Amino acid sequence: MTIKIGVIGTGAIGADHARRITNTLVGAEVIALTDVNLDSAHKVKSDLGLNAEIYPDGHDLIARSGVDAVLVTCWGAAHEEFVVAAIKAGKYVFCEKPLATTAQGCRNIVEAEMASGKRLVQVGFMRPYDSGYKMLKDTIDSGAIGEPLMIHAAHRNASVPEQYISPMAIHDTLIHELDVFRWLLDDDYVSAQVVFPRKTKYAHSKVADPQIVMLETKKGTRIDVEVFVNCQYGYDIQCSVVGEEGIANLPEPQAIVMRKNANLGQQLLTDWKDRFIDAYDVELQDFIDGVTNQNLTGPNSWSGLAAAVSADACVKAQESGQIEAIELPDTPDFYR
Ligand code: NAI
Ligand code: ISE
Repeated sequence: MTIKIGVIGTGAIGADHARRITNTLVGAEVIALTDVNLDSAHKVKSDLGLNAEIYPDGHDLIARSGVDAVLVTCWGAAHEEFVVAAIKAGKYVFCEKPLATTAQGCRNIVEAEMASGKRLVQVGFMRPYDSGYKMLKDTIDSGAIGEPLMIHAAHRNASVPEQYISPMAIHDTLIHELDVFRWLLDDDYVSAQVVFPRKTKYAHSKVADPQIVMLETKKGTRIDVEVFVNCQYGYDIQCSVVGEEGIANLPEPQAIVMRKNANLGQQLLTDWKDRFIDAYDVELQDFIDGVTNQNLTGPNSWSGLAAAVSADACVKAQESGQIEAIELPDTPDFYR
């Protein structure tokens, strides 16, 4: 059985996911595409040699009877509208992060999904599928470093475009950490604070960069994350978990160590597409398999909501300069 997929949003990650479905993964085929910029949808169709129809709008694509599952890979602000529409049409949907740009948007999705009586949504949180993060979680769970007390982390991008503004450091960038630390620690957040170091000259006027986000969990673990999206030198994700008996660090991506011209060096990656390429493959294959077996097991709408509630508190903390509370309701049985 081949799952027929429609893609809404054929920009950077939409095109990349269409490529992996077509060239790398098994069990699915892209048969429908749309983008507000139709030229981009046509380009993906021709670059990948797809036998796909181009639709003028995401709603037309969702309504098409031959589409079994939908990939929502457009800008975050439009996610909620298309995810809710897909749920109402009874279709499986893989939605890139953030599930919605506000907690209320995520609540609307959760309500629609619970009303449908069936898990239909997987959120594009790919880090739990990354082999390095899986090793880190196994290490923590094994008790090898004792109870985790602190996490020091960094999320660095080489640069961001003009349309990237301060709150996006939270709901576009930090959202990955907000999800992955809950999963790593099996814990929830209770508060957030954001402080702003001296601003880099490479950041444009609408983004405060870097930022340091400090989180506290229910069990009392303290987390600091440096979000630095114009760091210039590369794409760099760091995570160091300090436990009672030792420290566990996220492994660096594999790279050749070279001795040359009186230098000992190793190349760094510059693009998120390459840093997590294997994780994106595994998460999307998991989605395809889940649709095939009618049983999605990846990051669900509740994870999307938990990250969004935490993100809302962080955005509030950016504005207030205060410690802001994070209050998450108990996970409903539907999502356990
Ligand atoms: P992008 O700007 O390259 O592409 C987004 C595309 O969506 C554009 O082609 C735009 O024309 C289209 N679009 C916007 N509104 C639309 C609408 N209403 N209907 C149809 N098409 C629409 O952005 P990018 O980097 O591909 O990001 C897309 C989403 O993927 C964002 O939510 C982003 O946060 C997420 N993302 C996730 C990553 C991850 O590591 N999991 C990495 C990069 C992006
Ligand atoms: C982008 O949307 C992603 O999700 C990348 O993984 C992240 O590093 C980047 O900051 C976001 O803008």
